[in-house]
Amino acid sequence: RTVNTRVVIVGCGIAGLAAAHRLLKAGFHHVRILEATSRSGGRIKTGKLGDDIVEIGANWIHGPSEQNPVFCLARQYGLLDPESLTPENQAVDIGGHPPWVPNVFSSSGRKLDVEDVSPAQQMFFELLTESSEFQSKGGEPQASVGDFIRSQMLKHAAEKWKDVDGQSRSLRLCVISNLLKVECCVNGSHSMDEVGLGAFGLYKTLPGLDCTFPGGYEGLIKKLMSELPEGLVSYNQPVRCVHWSNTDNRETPVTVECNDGETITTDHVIVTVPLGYLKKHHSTLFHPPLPLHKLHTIQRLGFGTNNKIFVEFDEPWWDADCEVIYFIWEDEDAMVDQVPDLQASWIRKLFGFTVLKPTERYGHVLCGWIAGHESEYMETLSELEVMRAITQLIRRFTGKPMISPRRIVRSQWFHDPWTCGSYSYPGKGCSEQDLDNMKEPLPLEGSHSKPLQVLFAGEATHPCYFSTAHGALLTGWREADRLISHYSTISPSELPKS
Ligand code: 6YU
Repeated sequence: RTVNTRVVIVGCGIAGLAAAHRLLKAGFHHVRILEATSRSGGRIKTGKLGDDIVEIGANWIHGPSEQNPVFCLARQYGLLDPESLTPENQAVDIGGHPPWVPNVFSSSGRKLDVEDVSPAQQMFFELLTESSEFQSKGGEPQASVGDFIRSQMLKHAAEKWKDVDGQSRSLRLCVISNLLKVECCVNGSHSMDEVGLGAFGLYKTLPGLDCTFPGGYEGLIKKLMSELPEGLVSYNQPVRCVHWSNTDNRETPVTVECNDGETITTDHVIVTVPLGYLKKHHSTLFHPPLPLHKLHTIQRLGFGTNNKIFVEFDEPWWDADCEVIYFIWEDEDAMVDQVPDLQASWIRKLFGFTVLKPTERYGHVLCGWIAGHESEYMETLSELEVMRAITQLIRRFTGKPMISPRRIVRSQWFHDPWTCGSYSYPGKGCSEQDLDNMKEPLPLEGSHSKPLQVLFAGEATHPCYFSTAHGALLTGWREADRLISHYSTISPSELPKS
């Protein structure tokens, strides 16, 4: 079956690619992707550190199991290690927090014992679980996850840790500061005080022990691209404005205006630009403007920055079995996840490192994680300045003044003009309704003679897998299916003429 309907997709990330795939398979012939940059993949981006590959964007398949379409595609394309494919690996249920082997260092240059930190870790994870239960229970006692955790921790410390000596109790609260910074990276938020408590439980995890792509996440994009007809994607073609609801041209209700002046008339547009871009440019990107409820949702949803700093060493200074390294500042017992002075102390926001494994593949490479405004400030520094700060930090925490990284490479997602941050999270005051609003097309079916002119896909439009690659992929399929089912229910005489 051939469908002569014209569809323009804005953005060639995994959501845009997924939508194009689905539409072409269903017989839609006039599909075109407009991409602002010179590459496909968007926030799936594999880079290099020397000879090693490193993930600048998405890192893991979160929950690699049968319900995860990224896992299924990667398996089908033969892109995964045999270990990731085992039923045991798929059955592990980690609830979003992999049980990594830690090494913990403190700002006085001590390596801490697991017993020093585990009571605080255990309490923190219990509170995180509790935080995600208000979504179904309702009646959240505080507005943000940060406020809730802090208030409950204080209560807990006063009741349960009252016999613990002052120094150990203070250290446990410093561990909470570190764990809040970890959560800022997980959520892509500046502070956990900005993540809404009521909506925190909207995010759902899938079973499976998170795995990586041995040849790089971008391998998945390459495979998807190889199945699309040549010329489908126009690169370096940023869209300036989507003119919808055209009343002067009844046949083609939408005109897409590009930065270079090209205008394309079409029946439908699927917009997959990141929420960060939408927040900044919604007023110029749509004409007429978006309805108010949609606009308010875009403002309420959060979109922050999480960056990675890859650091290579000649020799490891961590244990052979270590998978994650935490840095605990001993003067942070106020349970803080924001620094007072960006310029002087941005580096405090870096919670530590994950270790790239296996060593035979990557050598001695660590991935540092830093979220928030501190991360945005880091992006403005030179690579050398970042390397210096990292070197000083590691020397101080390990007490080894001779440690010197060989080289570094970092991501700069906030200053990427087509992303403006990393990924979305539910902000304070958000509810399920906001995620429904995000994916609502304009105009709605049944409300207009030319419905579904503008459709919305992309990670921020998934009701429970937002902030992930599998969430993004599913939204691309969802919007393609919306059009496919629309045209399967209307009579041929109503079809737009090509
Ligand atoms: C995952 C992971 N991962 C780390 C980091 C980042 C992300 N994610 P795209 O942006 O890809 O495409 C849009 C395109 O539009 C793009 O090409 C633009 O150039 C283009 N564009 C923009 N404006 C335009 C215009 N005007 N005209 C034309 N084109 C335009 N996901 O599964 N595993 O490990 C990570 C991670 C540093 C930055 C991630 C991860 C997120 C994914 O990368 C992301 O969702 C998708 O790639 C987005 O695809 P897309 O197509 O929608 O947009 C409560 C609670 C919450 C708990 N949440 C925690 C979950 C954990 C999430 N963790 C992620 C973590 C990491 C480490």
